[in-house]
Amino acid sequence: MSREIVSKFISADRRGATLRNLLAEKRCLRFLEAHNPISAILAENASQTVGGQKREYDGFWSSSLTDSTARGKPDIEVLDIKDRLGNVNDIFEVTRKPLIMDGDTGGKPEHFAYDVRSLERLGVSAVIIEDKTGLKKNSLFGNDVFQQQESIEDFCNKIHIGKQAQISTDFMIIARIESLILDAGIDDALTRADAYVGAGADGVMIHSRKESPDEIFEFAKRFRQQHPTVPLVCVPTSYSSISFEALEAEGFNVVIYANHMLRSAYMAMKTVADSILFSGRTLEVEPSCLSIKEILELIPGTK
Ligand code: SPV
Ligand code: MG
Repeated sequence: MSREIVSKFISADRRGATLRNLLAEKRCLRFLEAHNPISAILAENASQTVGGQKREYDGFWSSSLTDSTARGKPDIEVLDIKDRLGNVNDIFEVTRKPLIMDGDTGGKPEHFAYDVRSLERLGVSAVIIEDKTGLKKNSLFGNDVFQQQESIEDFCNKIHIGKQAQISTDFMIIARIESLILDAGIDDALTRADAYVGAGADGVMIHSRKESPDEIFEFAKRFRQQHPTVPLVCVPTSYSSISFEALEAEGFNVVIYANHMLRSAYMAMKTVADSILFSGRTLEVEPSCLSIKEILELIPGTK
């Protein structure tokens, strides 16, 4: 008799390994930002059939921007790792899908080693760390604020320390390259990609704040010539007109929709808060809200 316990819940080890399994099965994966359990439940259950094909999200992105914003704090690595892990734990209590952690800069290499093991223990599949140093600001500011890229040597060292620290072979450390964000150019991005993969990175994320995808497409084409199988990740926030299929065709393996659950929820909440004040009643906001019946039925066990 099988000793496997069939449950709607999932063990940390099994969840952690899911990302590598999915990458082996599918050409490209969809990850959606989730900043709390309810946004994660919505992301986990979202499903659309388009042209006879069922589409679902493959997992969650724990975003530093939305985790910070949801707590009323700036996206400058001010949240403690314990706050971020607590949030992931809350999400994991009610979901099964894998999660990729936005690890910001990864902090001090010596601290990163501990964080890698904490993430792994919890069942996080991968951490993405960005090659910036000093006070981290959100990438979408580009050079409008002071941001500095880490030296290649120091960032490779951080990757190496992280890889040495992990316990299983499932956990992934993905190197995020900020060269295009900081106008350092595609050649610099490719040099860094090469070095980071050499240092042990399990994948590369290339970020851009341009509305056109041209620069990330060129990066992907040249990166693929050197590294045909290394997972390549993108975050199409600024080049939002480009479809998932187009990104998949250019060789990307993970597409992260990095902030849309928080942005949409906040916009609706702001409209509702203003409207109740303006109207002096709630009738006008009802179409913007889940019905009472829907909210009571949303979470199993509420009745
Ligand atoms: C985040 O979601 O926190 C990210 C992606 O790091 S970005 O905001 O585009 O820098
Ligand atoms: Mg971030």
